[in-house]
Amino acid sequence: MICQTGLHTPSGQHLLGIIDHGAEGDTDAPCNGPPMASIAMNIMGGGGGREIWYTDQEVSYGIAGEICYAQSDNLLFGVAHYPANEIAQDAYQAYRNIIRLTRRAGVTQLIRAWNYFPNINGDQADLERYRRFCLGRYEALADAGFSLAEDLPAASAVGSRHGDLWIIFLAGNGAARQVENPLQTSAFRYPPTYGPRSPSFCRAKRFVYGQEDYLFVSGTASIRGHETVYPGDPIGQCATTVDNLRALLAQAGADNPHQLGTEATWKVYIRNTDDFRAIKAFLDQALDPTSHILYLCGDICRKALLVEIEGVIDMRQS
Ligand code: 3EB
Repeated sequence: MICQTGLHTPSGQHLLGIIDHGAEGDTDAPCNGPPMASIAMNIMGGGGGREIWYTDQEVSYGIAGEICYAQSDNLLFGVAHYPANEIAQDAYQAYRNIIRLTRRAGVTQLIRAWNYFPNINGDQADLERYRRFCLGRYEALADAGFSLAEDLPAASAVGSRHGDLWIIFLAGNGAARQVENPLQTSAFRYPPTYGPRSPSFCRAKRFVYGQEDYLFVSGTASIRGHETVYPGDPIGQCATTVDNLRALLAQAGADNPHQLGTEATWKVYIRNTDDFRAIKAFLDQALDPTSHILYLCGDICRKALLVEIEGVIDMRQS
């Protein structure tokens, strides 16, 4: 499996799907080919803002309600497109249908989910929309019998400028292991001060199938224990986040966790455009020079967080 930002299909590879972060708005184009997500974010650096997923396995495409998907022997890659109105209910429906589809397709592990919707820090009926989203997601996973310590996907939840709820997900058959960060409280154990239902994601998921071995790193931010550290200081937050990433890679079993992977793909979400230059200068030093880094402007799900970093790491070269 490959994730890249170029438009040229690598030879011998089959398209799983395309995530266009730089879309102007939602596309209603019928999905009768590869799944495609159009997310309205501002691209700050790293090419056209498109992320393209491939596999060397044969792929077939399908539609199930609001979900377009690509399926191969071991993988199910999907794009779920829902309204973002009553966001707890929308998230509940989306996750319920994602889990139904994976089960119907005979796929056992939910590996990774990317969640994008607008006004993520805004209130809706006295509760922040992100916290409402967490409610709906939690209920859907709980109804499906997910175990919080074993079955959660790695995830990100980031604000878009406008548009619908887009959930991009990767599921698969193989050996999937949930990895938690010893420096951070597991998000699914956050105390209720952060919302009535804790966020249902793991810090990283290691997924081994066939000859492949990947670590999917969730959106990682300047959180120690469960508290935000370095409020108002984008570089302090960046440094703490990089330390968190290294601790997570060590926990996942990387040979050289300090290096943070070879040819890793990273997405960096920055709340304020003004912080981009300083954050990029810091990460150019901290991340390995072989890294592929996409910088996106988006709201992060705690108001005091200014930057969040996620990634995909090939564990055979980490
Ligand atoms: C955090 O560590 C920061 O709700 O899916 C990061 C990654 C965060 C994923 C999610 C939230 C999510 O709590 C926020």
